[in-house]
Amino acid sequence: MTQFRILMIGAPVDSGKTRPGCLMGPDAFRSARLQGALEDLGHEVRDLGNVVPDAVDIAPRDGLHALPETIGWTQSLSRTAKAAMADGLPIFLGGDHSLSLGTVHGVAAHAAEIGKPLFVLWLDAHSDFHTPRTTQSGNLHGTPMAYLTGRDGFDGFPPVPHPVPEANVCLLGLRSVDGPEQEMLSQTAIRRHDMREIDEYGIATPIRAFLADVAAAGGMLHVSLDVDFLDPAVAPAVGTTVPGGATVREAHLVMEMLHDSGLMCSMDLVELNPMLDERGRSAQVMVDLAASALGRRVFDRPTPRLL
Ligand code: Z70
Ligand code: MN
Ligand code: MN
Ligand code: MN
Repeated sequence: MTQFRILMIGAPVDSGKTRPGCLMGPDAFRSARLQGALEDLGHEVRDLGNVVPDAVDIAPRDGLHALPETIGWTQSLSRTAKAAMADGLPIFLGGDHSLSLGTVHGVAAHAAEIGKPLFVLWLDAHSDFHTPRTTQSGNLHGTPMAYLTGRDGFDGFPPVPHPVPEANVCLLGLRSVDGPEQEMLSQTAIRRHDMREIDEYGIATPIRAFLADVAAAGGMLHVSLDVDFLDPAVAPAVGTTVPGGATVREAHLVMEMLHDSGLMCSMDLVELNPMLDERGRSAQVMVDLAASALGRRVFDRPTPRLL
């Protein structure tokens, strides 16, 4: 098995929505023994501690929650992510999903520098495709995919010189997409797979097709895993629970296929709110999923080719 140099980077971002708690996420992942789980797989793992947001001189804006702070995080996390990509495989420990405004921005800068196309797998109940102009909640954790694919409306944020091409984005697990998001998504080539499709065809079908395209393009893959991708019955520690999510088994299968593909270069673990957890079980599921994505398996054998 290929071993990696894994960099754990805490991103205690709590500005992307009103309900607090995600700032404790990085320490919950540490307490659930993420580092040990990855070291047990033979990887070299460094915990680089927590990032802090840049201080920015930007005015708050009505209708947008904690805009200046979120821009500060976007700046500092983009820099951190770009540097980390040159040094190993970063796992960003969130923090709410607004942290991806920065992490993927930095990963995209790195990909552009080495001349590889970037692909993004977004495992989430939500499409997070609002802009600051369309958001109804004012919660900026609902906006990263729109920002990273180069939509307008992100005044005050760092410019996006390397937008992720729409056809390189795969949203998987969808079951809560707001009207304006539906409308904007329908005008893009973004791949989007809702729970109905997963029920009808199985979760392996869309992920297998996507990974084949990443491989064919010689691309690198960023994976952003939102706790609410999972069903709230197995991962309750999230502010925005939506029933009908992925099972533990479906989520592990995605992670195992990611590992077998050898394509994943960076990962976000986001939206864990330890205030809402039950005896740490959501944190534990997320740690176990990360371990699967990095090679934990039951039997050491290649994926059987049945089809
Ligand atoms: C809704 C909004 C969202 C994550 C909730 C929800 C967005 N579309 N994103 N949880 N990760 O407020 O814009
Ligand atoms: Mn999300
Ligand atoms: Mn550049
Ligand atoms: Mn979500």
